[in-house]
Amino acid sequence: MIYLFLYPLHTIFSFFNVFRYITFRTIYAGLTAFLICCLLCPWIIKKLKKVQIKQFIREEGPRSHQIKAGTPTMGGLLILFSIVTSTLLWADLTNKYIVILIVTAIIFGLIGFIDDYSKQVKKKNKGLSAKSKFLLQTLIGILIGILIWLTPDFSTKITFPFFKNFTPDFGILHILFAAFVIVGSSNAVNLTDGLDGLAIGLVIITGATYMLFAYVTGHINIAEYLQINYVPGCGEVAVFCGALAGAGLGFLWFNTYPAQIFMGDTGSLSLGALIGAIAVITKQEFILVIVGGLFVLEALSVIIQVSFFKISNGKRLFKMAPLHHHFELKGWAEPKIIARFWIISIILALISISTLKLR
Ligand code: 57M
Repeated sequence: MIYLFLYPLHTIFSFFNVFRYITFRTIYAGLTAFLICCLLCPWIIKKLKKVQIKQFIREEGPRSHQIKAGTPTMGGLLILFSIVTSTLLWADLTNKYIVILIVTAIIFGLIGFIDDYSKQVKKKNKGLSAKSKFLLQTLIGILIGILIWLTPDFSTKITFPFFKNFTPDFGILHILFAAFVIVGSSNAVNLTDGLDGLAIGLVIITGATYMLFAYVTGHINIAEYLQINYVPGCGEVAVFCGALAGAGLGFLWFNTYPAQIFMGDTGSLSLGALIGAIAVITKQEFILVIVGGLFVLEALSVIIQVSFFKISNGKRLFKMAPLHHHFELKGWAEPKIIARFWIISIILALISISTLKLR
């Protein structure tokens, strides 16, 4: 709103000219989301405790997790509120990608909320069935894929890191490709959210990296210089990424070890879907495999563990999947696992940024 109402006044007050700059609005979208999340979280924690929205711990889990029983969950409601409010304030709401991302946040957040709420009703860590959750995610993923595909000036050509001349055009199949990236990313973040601050820390790093990708992809001169796809209007997605990273920092303040609140599926499913949608819009889908490498490793560890368990009649490759539980059972302290996963993620983010020059 600020952009729509205050920028036009720059003809009277020249200071308002600053609102035209995506960099300025990205920074203040991040600071606004951080402040909203930080200031409201203590109140949300109190409210969730009062209405008994608390975490139920699965028996099969590491014994160290039993102590976490009763931690307020569904903190994702506050994360999404912070992101959407800050985006409404600082982004250009006539930008179609901004509208698509707000829709993605709300609908995937709703899927997660239904899952979280059903766990509260059943009073155990079993929400929606895996099948119904996956079906819902896929249907919404296809809807988001169609909205992106219908956006004028959006190219259905896919780009790959290092190979600037290999850009296959997926045409209408881009809808299914986008749905695959969005649903895969949503589930990968969901699986990763199993240690205090782990998932939100990785989301912050990924969001900050895509802030840069969105800015350069939406800047015709920089995109031309880097020989990457120019996506008209994509620069505005940097403002959304700023709000995403800022809200993540605000939530991390309370989710860090020992966590006072969990984000719940309300947060993990929507944050994962947002990262997937941003990767598709900025046409940096395969880079997500690098910068979101920890999410990929966590999801792969589950796929490998379950497959190996089935073909070997009950043997396990990892002590427990996802990967973070394997290190817990190896005796690593929880904060150590979290910090090391973040360090690896920052290194992967730097490598992914370097691919902009390695073409
Ligand atoms: C998402 N949810 C956490 C919290 C968070 C197929 C199988 C691998 C599925 C997987 C599964 O159920 N994943 C669900 C992970 C849960 O966190 C809640 O869920 C939200 C995210 N969706 O916001 O509300 C637990 O994670 C811990 N936690 C923290 N700090 C945080 O900031 O400590 C979460 C956030 C919380 C809390 O203990 O209760 C989760 O892990 O369920 N299943 C698993 O991951 C299970 N692994 C498993 O079964 N492995 C098997 C096979 C099937 C692969 C094996 O290796 O043999 C683990 N789940 C649990 N404990 N709860 C086992 C250990």
